[in-house]
Amino acid sequence: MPTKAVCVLKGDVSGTIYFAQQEDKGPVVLTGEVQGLAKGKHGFHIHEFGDNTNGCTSAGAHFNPCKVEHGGPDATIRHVGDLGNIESSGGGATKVCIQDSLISLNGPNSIIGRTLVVHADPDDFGLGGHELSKSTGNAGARIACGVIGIAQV
Ligand SMILES: [Cu+2]
Ligand SMILES: [Zn+2]
Repeated sequence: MPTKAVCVLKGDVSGTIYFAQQEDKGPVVLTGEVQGLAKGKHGFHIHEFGDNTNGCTSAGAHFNPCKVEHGGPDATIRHVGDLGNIESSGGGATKVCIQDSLISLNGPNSIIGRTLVVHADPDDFGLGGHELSKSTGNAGARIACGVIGIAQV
């Protein structure tokens, strides 16, 4: 059972995100940095497929094994892949530190082999009233992505 995973983000911005989980259960802790983000909030999701053959587009929709509506990370109803936003203060590196209890590194909610995506715009957590709010949070373009793999350590 993997307890550590890693994702190298590439695109208009770049970064490295590490994932750690105790043994085979409990929350997953994400740590790392993203370089080059514009000031503000940027949607941050796990998308279904680890397929980047056509760039971030081929990663598909949000990882959603329970077939429910999109939501914020703390919402009762959300996609498993809905990790919310990361916020940049503009210029330099944006530190990422997220703890999430729905994603896992094994089992039905495993994110290994799927794609982490950073978006151009804020995720509205399904509440923005846009036609895309309930499916994507209307977070706009996919500005960087990377496949999540089992880490060495
Ligand atoms: Cu996304
Ligand atoms: Zn979603």
